[in-house]
Amino acid sequence: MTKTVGLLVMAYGTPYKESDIEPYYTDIRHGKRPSEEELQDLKNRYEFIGGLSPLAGTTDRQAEALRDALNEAYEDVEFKLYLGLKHISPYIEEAVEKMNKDGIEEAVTVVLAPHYSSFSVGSYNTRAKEEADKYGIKLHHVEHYYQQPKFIEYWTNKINETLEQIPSEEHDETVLVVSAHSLPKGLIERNNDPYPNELQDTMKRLESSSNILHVAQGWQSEGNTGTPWLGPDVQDLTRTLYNEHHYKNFIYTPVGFVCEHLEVLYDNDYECKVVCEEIGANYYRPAMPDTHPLFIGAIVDEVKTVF
Ligand code: FEC
Repeated sequence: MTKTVGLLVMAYGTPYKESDIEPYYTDIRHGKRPSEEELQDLKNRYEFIGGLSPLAGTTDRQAEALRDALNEAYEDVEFKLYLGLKHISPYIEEAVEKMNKDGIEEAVTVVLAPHYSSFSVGSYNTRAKEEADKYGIKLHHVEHYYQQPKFIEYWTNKINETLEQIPSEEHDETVLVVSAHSLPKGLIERNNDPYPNELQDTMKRLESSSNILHVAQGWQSEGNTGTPWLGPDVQDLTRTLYNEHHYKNFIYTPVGFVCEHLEVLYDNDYECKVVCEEIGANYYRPAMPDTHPLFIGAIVDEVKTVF
């Protein structure tokens, strides 16, 4: 007999329309409204990438692809999909409430972020658990999947495909910048958080599995909290790498993200590209995982370790 199990897919969330930007930004800032200037700055960034982010549609497609792949992988289980977002409706709590209304007693949770940090994946899972405990729903959490062979294979293929566009005599003048979203340093140190090590491990795995000769680890999309964040920032790193090694080609792989959205389309495709143009280097940013079968397959393989 087939058993119905919830699949709670959690993601950051994005404004659906321009008027959502202010409440969304306020939610990101833990309820503190942004100043007019901060709000305008964010609106300008969305405007720059075409008005709004493609994130909402992509998150839906990724969640559906994952549900379908899991339903293929498990013969005796029917996964029923619930989407829970961090900063906009449907919020994580709303999704769990819906599971309860539908009579779900057990669920697998997956965050659309490959590395574990208590701030990111940990906080999504805590919110889901607090709500699930109210109804007695049992959750099985996926905590990370960056180390899954299929995830590494996805990025390895992308790096090698990008290298094919670069003349082989320039491979020694090409560097791979492996990055994830920065986080406040204090928070990471206080929690002895595995996040920086997981990014470093990703970089090392990609260095040995791909044909790249030079690699560097960077952080991106730092916020304005007035406190130190994990560094080096990818833009500063680009300048340093250029000054020290005179690289001609920079390949950016924002492996901490899983699809195109504001932080990739603006922070990489605009900000890092501008620095590359300044120093006269070539900018490359391979396609993001999106719904690629290797990416979805990596999550399925990790789900199998927890459920
Ligand atoms: O495309 C879109 O519309 C949304 C893209 C988006 C993603 C994303 C992922 C992560 N964030 C993480 C941490 C922080 C911390 C702060 C922070 C602030 C922002 C702001 C925007 C934003 N984030 Fe984000 N993040 C995205 C968008 N993020 C917009 C506010 C303006 C700005 O600072 O640029 C700072 C909060 C504070 O002020 O206290 C911290 C982490 C991730 C990756 C993991 C995940 O997806 O959950 C970590 C996508």
